[in-house]
Amino acid sequence: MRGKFITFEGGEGSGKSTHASLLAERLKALAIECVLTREPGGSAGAEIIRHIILSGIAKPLGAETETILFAAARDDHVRMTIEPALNAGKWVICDRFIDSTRVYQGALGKVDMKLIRGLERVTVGAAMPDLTFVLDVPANIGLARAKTRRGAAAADRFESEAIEFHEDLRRAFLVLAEREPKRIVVIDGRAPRDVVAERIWAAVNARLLGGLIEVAESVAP
Ligand code: T5A
Repeated sequence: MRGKFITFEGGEGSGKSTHASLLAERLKALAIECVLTREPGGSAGAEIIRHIILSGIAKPLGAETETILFAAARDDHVRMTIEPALNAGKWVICDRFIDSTRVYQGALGKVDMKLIRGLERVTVGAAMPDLTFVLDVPANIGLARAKTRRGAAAADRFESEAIEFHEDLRRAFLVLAEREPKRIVVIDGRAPRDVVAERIWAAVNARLLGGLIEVAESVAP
């Protein structure tokens, strides 16, 4: 049976990496094999492109070129990491995916949505997420968390944008969630970590696991 595909989306420092990783641990504890990955990146070729984009050297080439670079990275990631894992019955948990392109390059970068959708069709194919979490935090909280986490390292290409950019990002993610309520669940990322983790777990259980948890727990030692 094909595995399930879960993505985490939201602004900088909203807790995506933290909760993607906590969810993977929880699934593994139920003996569900899962692959934890991220975008841009997640495969050898895509990690090279990640460096090009996040270092900021492609910024002068414009938002369209950056969109194409994200798509090239996604194409490699889907073919080399995501599809093989899903086809092997593993679950895939990915830190950012198509909604980041729709929001950062589409809503904020003003890249034509026709180009974005066209690139999605080519790169994503059947690998559409079964469930997407948007972790929603005010921009100032997310940026402060991201800054604390990175320590002395420099802010990357998008983190260094103005606060208004990050507030617009937050709104754009919420608009996407309103449009696709069957796929996207908004979680208030301001809550304490354990509370956020429980809400995510409840949604995974309700939407993707059905009775599986009870079976797995009843067979656990
Ligand atoms: N991008 C990406 C595009 O523009 N288009 C695209 O198509 C794609 C795929 C990726 C950049 O690329 C852009 C978007 C991004 O700018 P990245 O380095 O992967 O860059 O950075 P982010 O994805 O933004 O990840 P961050 O690491 O900044 O944020 P996270 O993962 O949301 O946050 P996380 O989990 O690292 O948490 C940050 C800190 O907060 C704490 C954590 O412990 C950590 O210290 N924390 C909490 N603290 C209090 N309460 C909670 N509930 C907390 N949850 C986490």
